[in-house]
Amino acid sequence: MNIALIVVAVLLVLGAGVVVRRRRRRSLAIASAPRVAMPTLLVNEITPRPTLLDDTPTLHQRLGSSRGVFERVRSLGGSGALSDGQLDVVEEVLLRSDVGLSTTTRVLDQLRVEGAPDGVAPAVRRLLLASFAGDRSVRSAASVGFVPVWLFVGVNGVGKTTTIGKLARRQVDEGRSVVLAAGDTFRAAAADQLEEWATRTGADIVRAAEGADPGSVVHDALGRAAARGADIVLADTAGRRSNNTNLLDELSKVRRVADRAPGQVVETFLVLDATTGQNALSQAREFLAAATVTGIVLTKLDGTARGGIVVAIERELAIPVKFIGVGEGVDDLLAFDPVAFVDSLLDA
Ligand SMILES: Nc1nc2c(ncn2[C@@H]2O[C@H](COP(=O)(O)OP(=O)(O)OP(=O)(O)O)[C@@H](O)[C@H]2O)c(=O)[nH]1
Ligand SMILES: [Mg+2]
Repeated sequence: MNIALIVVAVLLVLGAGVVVRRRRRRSLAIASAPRVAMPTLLVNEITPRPTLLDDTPTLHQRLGSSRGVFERVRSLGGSGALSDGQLDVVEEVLLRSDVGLSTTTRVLDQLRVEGAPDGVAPAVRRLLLASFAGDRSVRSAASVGFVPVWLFVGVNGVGKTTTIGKLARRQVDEGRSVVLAAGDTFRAAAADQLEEWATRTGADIVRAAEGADPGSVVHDALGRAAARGADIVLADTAGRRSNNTNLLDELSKVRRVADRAPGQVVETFLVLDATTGQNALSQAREFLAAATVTGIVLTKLDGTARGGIVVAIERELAIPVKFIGVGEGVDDLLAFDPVAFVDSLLDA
């Protein structure tokens, strides 16, 4: 009996020793394992944590090229009467930024008479601001029982479809249901492009085959919007036609359809490309003669030094600029604010 107990005790002691040695060996093995370098791929894949700073470009940054042109005016010192040299600088800068001859002449005449009591840049700022007087409100409601329509017109490439996408996003974000009408049937890719915006923004879309009658697309979109109780229809149009058809005649037809029950056109936006400078003005005159334009969308202000064209458009066409495009992204559209705009050119 005793012998058996002793044998069991010895075996237990030996067993415990083995376990302890094994544990030690394992912990030693862990401690002494060579450190493996972090694979570079993993390290590079770590996305930076969002910072608390908002890095959305400011209007000053977005209008950097136009602001650059005004640098010479901003750096003119002194106050009171302007020297001939200073007046020359103001004239050159205003013309280079495409403010236009008539506004430039008016600003110079007033500077000669009034001088610049608080400095040259503040005086130019005040005189430019006096060019903006239009009503910039945007109508998004129609009469009771009608579906409001925003119609977008302009020559090809100015940014109609992109602007529709950006505005659709705004409307959807405000909780409104949007139907896009792919009224540019000149090429199939136009409807594809609009469909991408519909998908991206959560808007509904009505489209037809290439070459279909744009009026019937708009008509169908209105039917869909009325049946579904949608809040607004944004109608795209072609910027060009084949040679034997007249773009402006076709636009008038589309407009008539869009303005017939259940539709009511509450805004017709003429989209103009700021990078074309004074050419945008002559384009605009043609459209204004054919369509009842209620507001201008001036795109691509981010990519031009000719930002002064906004002033020329408002003064010479007497149509308010309601939105400006400052980039290709969905959020790169701003309601036009003359004070913020002029400040971004002339603020110190
Ligand atoms: N930088 C910049 N690019 C813009 C802006 N708005 C539009 N674009 C670009 O301009 C190009 C033409 O835009 P679209 O929206 O296709 O122009 P469109 O008037 O519909 O042209 P068509 O369908 O050919 O009549 C695209 O590459 C857009 O991304 C803007 O505000 N800034
Ligand atoms: Mg288009």
